[in-house]
Amino acid sequence: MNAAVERARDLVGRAERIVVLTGAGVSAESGVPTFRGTDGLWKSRRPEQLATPEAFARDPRTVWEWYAWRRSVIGACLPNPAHLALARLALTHDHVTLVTQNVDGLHHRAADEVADDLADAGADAARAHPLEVHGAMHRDRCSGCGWRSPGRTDVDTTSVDTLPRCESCGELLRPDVVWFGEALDMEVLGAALEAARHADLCLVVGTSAVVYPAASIPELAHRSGAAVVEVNLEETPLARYATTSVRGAAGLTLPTVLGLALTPCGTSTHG
Ligand code: BJW
Ligand code: ZN
Repeated sequence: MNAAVERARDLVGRAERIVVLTGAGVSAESGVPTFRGTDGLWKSRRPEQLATPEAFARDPRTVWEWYAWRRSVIGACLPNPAHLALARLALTHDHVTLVTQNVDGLHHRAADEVADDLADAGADAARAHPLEVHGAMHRDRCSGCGWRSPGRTDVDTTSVDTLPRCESCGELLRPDVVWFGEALDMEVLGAALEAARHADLCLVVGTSAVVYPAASIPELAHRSGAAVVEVNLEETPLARYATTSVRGAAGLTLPTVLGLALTPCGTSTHG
């Protein structure tokens, strides 16, 4: 086991209150594309062309086409060992708050799967359901009155006229996600910041940590005295203050960092 993995595992083993922040990298090994980087979703399209309310107002068909494609990609993906290890941690440790920027629902599915495995021990899946600070791709919301659908609506992107509309006010439905320039749900963000303020360990997995206010979660935990452990393939702005940075793929390294595997892992590291 390399030194950073060992340090991270020791910090996890000793922590009493843990807040976890995940990003697109935690789902990369499931086959969900990340946003930034060479294979990222923003490589060929600028975010403001697709992930802003202005883009939706200008060209809702193109925005819906992009989300319909991403829904079909995610529909074929399964939780990977990183999601499963985090779910197990949240179900077996007394104080873990799982916060995700991801809209793919894979943490949720992992929680349900692991809770089923631990049913004899009385595990309650809800304890491992994450705070989804950027919303969820499998729900829709009315762009007019804000009504939320319980699940996803079938979307026909043939033309603007075939796009789904709200039954009560007639405005276009949109994915229930947070676009640039939009406020995050204050209750969800507040709960995440509260967990960060009281944590003694903040684990940050697979995020470039450049999108705010989500990126302020580890910053706040650090300022409040928590150790910060990062798991990422590449260096990020967190390197400035992280206690330990594990450089490796989340699915390969997290089970060991969380004390759930015995195999050595991690590539290069710094402490
Ligand atoms: C692996 C791996 C493997 C790969 N293992 N690792 C302060 C300063 C500057 C700007 C701002 C600020 N405050 C607000 C802003 C503006 C803006 C912002 O942050 N801009 C910056 C980019 C400059 N923020 C906002 O607009 C937010 N709203 C807001 O602030 O509202 C204010 C307001 C208040 C009151 C009224 C009105 C407004 C909203 C931000 C919403 C972000 N939305 C998106 C799209 C969601 C929907 C969708 O999915 O379509 O969220 S953008 C996109 O980025 C998505 C992600 O959740 C988010 C973060 O990306 P993430 O997860 O970090 O992914 P990547 O691709 O960047 O990184 C992947 C990482 O994984 C990499 O590091 C890899 O190395 C790593 N990796 N494989 C381990 N196997
Ligand atoms: Zn409506």
